Amino acid sequence: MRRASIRRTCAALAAATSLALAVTACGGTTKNDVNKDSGAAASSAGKADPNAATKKGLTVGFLPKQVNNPYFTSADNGGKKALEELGEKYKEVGPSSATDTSGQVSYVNTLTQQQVNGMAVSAQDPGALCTALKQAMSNGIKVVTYDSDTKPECRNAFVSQASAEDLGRTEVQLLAEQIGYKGEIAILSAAQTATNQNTWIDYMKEELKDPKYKDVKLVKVAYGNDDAQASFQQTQGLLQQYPNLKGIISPTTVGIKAAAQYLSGSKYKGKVKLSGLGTPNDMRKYVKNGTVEAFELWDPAKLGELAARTTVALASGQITGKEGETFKAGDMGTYTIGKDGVINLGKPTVFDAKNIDQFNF
Ligand code: RAM
Repeated sequence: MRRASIRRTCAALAAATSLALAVTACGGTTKNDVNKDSGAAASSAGKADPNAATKKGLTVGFLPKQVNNPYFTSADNGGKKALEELGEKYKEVGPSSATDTSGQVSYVNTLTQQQVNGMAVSAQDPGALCTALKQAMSNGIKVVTYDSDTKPECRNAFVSQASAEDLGRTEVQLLAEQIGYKGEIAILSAAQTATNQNTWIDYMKEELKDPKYKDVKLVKVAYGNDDAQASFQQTQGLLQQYPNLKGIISPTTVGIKAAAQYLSGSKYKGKVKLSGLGTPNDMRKYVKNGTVEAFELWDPAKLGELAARTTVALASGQITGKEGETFKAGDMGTYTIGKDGVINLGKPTVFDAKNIDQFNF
């Protein structure tokens, strides 16, 4: 069966049956395509034609971990702007909680049923979305993860904010310097299942094995679920449980902001150091009032833009997701696909009192 007729059959099924049934049935009718497409980066269908024309009028759905998180608002707006420039259509769907994994699965299925041409997904969990994403790919939809990955076989490419190893290691380096390489530290993370945070935390632990950190002790990893209130309470809990705590790394924009808010109103302000990943706009006042010395991040709008441009390049056949393929991402320049279909945005920026006023995101 040709893809166009598969799409028509799926549309008819979707109209006639419940979503779950239609999506399952569509997956079933395209079994060969599953084999051909679902190897993601490693064995995407067909050969890339770097000179293929960019298709117009494509619909790309953005599905962040969480819609009401300003970080994702910036990222997805970056995607929207790029899609509009390219003559494509943008939509955004997603859960309001960063731990609503089944909600994310339903949104993938909704986008599949709506027959979008591509989707950009920030995964709350590495495995939970796989069945739904493979169904999407088997229906000819290009799947890009951005910000937080799934297993590589469940998407065509992953647009990463920076090298995960660099991010994990530099967060430890930033905090260790601030505490004079001595004392107890804790991590305040996002959701317990989040692929991006868990990967960074693994590299933080690797970095801590270096003898220069022999007097630094990681006492706990706490989870604030990218929820402001839960992150605030977890910070309070860490300080109660570990009265000698010298520093906290929070690799989440929601977590670091809530931790800064707690510290700034407490006797620990300026004494317990805080670093990690935050937006300059969220953190400016805590840098100015002496709660925070330095933290880092990439430009979320650029991450969204690169995710959009990658999805369009895939849908236009310019790339398939294989290692070594290159493509032009508009004014952002040329990007090369790395191992396991990973594309790195670039190097993050470290913000401190000297440069923070130069950034507005
Ligand atoms: C939060 C989310 C996101 C992460 C940033 C740093 O907004 O957890 O996935 O990349 O923080």
